[in-house]
Amino acid sequence: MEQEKCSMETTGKVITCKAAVTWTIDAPMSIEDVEVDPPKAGEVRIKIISSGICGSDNHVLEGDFKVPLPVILGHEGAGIVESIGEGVSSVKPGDKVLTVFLPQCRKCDSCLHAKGNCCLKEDVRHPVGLMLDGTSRFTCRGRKLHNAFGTSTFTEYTVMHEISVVKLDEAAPLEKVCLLACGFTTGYGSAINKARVTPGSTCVVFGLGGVGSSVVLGCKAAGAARIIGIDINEEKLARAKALGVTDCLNPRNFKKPIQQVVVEMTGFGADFSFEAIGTIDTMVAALESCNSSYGVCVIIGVAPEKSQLAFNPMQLLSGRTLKGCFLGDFKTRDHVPLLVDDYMKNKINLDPLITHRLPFLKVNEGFDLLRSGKSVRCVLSF
Ligand code: PAD
Ligand code: ZN
Ligand code: ZN
Repeated sequence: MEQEKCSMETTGKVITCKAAVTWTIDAPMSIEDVEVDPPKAGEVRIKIISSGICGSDNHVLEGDFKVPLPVILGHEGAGIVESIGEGVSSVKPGDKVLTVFLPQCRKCDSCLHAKGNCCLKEDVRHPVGLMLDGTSRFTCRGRKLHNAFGTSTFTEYTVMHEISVVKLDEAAPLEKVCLLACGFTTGYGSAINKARVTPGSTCVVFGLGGVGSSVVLGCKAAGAARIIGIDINEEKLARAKALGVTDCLNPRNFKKPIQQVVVEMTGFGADFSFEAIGTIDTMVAALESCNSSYGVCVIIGVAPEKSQLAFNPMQLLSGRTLKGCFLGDFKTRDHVPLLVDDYMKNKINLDPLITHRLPFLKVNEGFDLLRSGKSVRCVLSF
């Protein structure tokens, strides 16, 4: 009732609220009053309740992933629909939703293909930071702001396209399931959907942040017998053991390349390898860690712009498979609600991933926690 009343009062009006604005990438985000326009046709205005801080947001702030500035970052969000634009039919005011960076229009070639999850409506690899009509719904100090990946969750209110909004079970706890908007879904799906990890297999996971830890959970759920976790941060290695990692490796403790260590440990290389860091070197190491004949390597990390992956093609001729995916290869609006169902049935535990909680206005502290390696996921509450 409360939500509906609130929605009626603001429907059709500009909302002024707090947002974290990234004016330039070499300074902390600045908390500002921003004006958020009402949603246009096919759009949804959402009151954000919770948002995780993902490594991809950090790549933007560190200059490795270029997006148009000024921008409101954040994409791992959960909130409540405040109002809807003309023609919106899949959600209504008061609905709980997730903000996902991959749309599912259900009409394009990729959406219509059984295996495609990278909807052609928006190319997340080359973000333009504007709504599909080429305009912005955010204004600050008289300047238009860009959105991030069609989401923007570091703001009390955001406007998204209906095709990127995932409707949630009414009972879903937003302060937890926000991780299903990106990190968990990405890692878990990479193991379950993209690699198709098999029971009894050996897996190796490079990077044990929020995404890599979720890969571990996916490998475990798929019945992997051995899960080798690799990270340069000892605390991350210790935490990952509780998630199901059977062997921990810190590359800094070895003189030889870590892929060689993995191959020696496993005999002939892992069945499945995953890269959840985002550097070229670790991508090559992940590829070379999997079995040269039947190993499958899944690249998840976002490498710095313009970087090129180089390896001897013989690495593939022997039979290996190299793959990559966004958001765990899930068709977002169709499949993420099924993950939420699994969460509601206690088949998924997100608690070990959430190491920190902060009020939204402390978002810069949240990034400090990520960069210093202290957090797996820090969830902001609004
Ligand atoms: P994170 O910063 O929480 O985790 C990265 C982890 O890698 C940390 O634990 C680091 O200690 C570790 N690490 C860093 N360098 C090395 C190294 N050289 N060797 C071993 N370990 C190292 O980030 P995250 O888990 O949120 O994201 C991980 C990557 O996944 C990142 O590149 C992000 O952009 C990408 C991502 N991809 C998708 C997708 O759809 N493909 C979605 C979300 C995130
Ligand atoms: Zn993310
Ligand atoms: Zn589509």
